[in-house]
Amino acid sequence: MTPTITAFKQSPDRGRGLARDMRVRWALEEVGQPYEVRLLAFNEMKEPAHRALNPFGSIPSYEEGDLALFESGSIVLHIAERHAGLLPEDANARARAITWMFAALNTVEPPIVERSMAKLVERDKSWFTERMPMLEGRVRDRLKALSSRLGDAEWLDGRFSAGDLLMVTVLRRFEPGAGIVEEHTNLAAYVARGEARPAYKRAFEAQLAVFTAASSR
Ligand code: GTB
Repeated sequence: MTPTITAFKQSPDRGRGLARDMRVRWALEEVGQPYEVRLLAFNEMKEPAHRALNPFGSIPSYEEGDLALFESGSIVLHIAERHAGLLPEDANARARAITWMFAALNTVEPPIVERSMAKLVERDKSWFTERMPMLEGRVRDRLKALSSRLGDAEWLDGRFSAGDLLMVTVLRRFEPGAGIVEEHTNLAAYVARGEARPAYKRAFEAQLAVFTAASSR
């Protein structure tokens, strides 16, 4: 059965692949699962029909037969569990890959998002310049630890896994020119390796095509 995911009709990232449908598209491309996309305007995301799928009124959601899921991490885990290619067969290696999925979403993404949100909505506040070094320090602490663990390895734990897929999407959340990931040459190369995967490129092109079509109307 072909799953259907939801995505922004007109993504605020202007097709840079930062919205969270990107990680779901990438996972589906990695495992070779075709999918359909239902595009939503902001007001449609808040309507009861969409909230029935995603109680928080956000994207992405995932429908497959009578199964409906929300939360990009849970959707990627579901795809990885149902198809070969994104999680190792060995039980311990699989548990470690899932641990990296949680690390990406629970340990590395929150300080990155908090910093981005502060830059987006707190710039005019009196405390902004005082708060920024603390927020950037938290991000740098996480990236330093991640860089140190990755070392010279290609991926976080053996072969490419759903843990790497999520971690790469998280590290891509910075605005152009932020330069924070680039402070660690191994992390910059790690992100570039993820972006070079054919499945990543197909997912990226698909979400960009949505933005380009919406902008030309
Ligand atoms: N924890 C949830 C998940 O992982 O699925 C978070 C879902 C979420 O925040 N979705 C966002 C959303 O729907 C889109 S991805 N927001 C609208 C709303 O809630 O009303 C977040 C996002 C949005 C825009 C950019 N950007 O412009 O760069 C980047 C990321």
